Amino acid sequence: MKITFILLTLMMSFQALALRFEVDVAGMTCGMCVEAITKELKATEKAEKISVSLENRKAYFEEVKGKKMSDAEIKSAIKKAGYEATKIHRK
Ligand SMILES: [Cu+2]
Repeated sequence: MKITFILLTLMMSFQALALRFEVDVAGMTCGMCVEAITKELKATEKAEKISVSLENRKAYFEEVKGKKMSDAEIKSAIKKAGYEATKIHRK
């Protein structure tokens, strides 16, 4: 009984931690690039707290609770905007 409770508590605390992504993007040059990438990531309806950095050439976002964002979906969204996701980090 006690172990079940501990497991449940553990599972709940894991769920509370949103999966954070950091994506290296090639080809960005200006603010329009930032907007296009943000828009396409938003359109997946699986990303939230999206922030795209032109300086770092990176897109940061969190996975929407209950949704699963695959590498292929990220690459496709970035490609739709006109850029290339060269590396995807999950944190
Ligand atoms: Cu641009």
